Amino acid sequence: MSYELPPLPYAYDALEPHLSRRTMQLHHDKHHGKYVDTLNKLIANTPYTDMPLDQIMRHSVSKSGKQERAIFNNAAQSWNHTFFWHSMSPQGGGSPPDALAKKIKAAFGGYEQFREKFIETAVAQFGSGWAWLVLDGNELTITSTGNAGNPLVEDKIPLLTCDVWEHAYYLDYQNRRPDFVTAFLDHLVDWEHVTLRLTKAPKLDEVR
Ligand code: MN3
Repeated sequence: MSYELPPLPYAYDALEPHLSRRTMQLHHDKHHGKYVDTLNKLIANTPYTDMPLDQIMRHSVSKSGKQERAIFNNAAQSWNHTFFWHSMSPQGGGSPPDALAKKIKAAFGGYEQFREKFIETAVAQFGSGWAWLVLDGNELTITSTGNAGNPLVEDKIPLLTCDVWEHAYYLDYQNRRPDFVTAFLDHLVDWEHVTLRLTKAPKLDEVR
């Protein structure tokens, strides 16, 4: 079995003007596509071929060795990107719906505090990585991971992610990561997807 690059859940230009068609084409077709291709090459004729991505991550993360590391990185980047596409919507952004707003208020004090902390965490992630809203036990928390890191392997359940690798925003925002993350929250985040994830918890290994 080999993995396929899932199509974007919307048109390449659907997130304009916040993310351009050019960014989305390159990011999805070239970057995400390359991770999937590389993963398929790395796992050919290994026991990993029959595992879903989250299991590949869980199995490879604890192993040492260059090959296992590469398998983890490419499996996690494949999972993370698909999840990132679903974390956004052309109708997204702004404050979350009531039920979720209540949970965010309980965890962070309010939406504004959540927004500030998410931006701060995403900007503070040194170099490449991801900012996340996760369910840690019963608690909503904000965290970040470096490079291909994914909170699933720490038994946290991803609810939302923002890709803060430069390739995610450089064409549109150059070095202005704070502007990109702000646009992500204000105009793109798909709260319906987050709500759906929360109602499915704790069976959240799948991307959608
Ligand atoms: Mn990326």
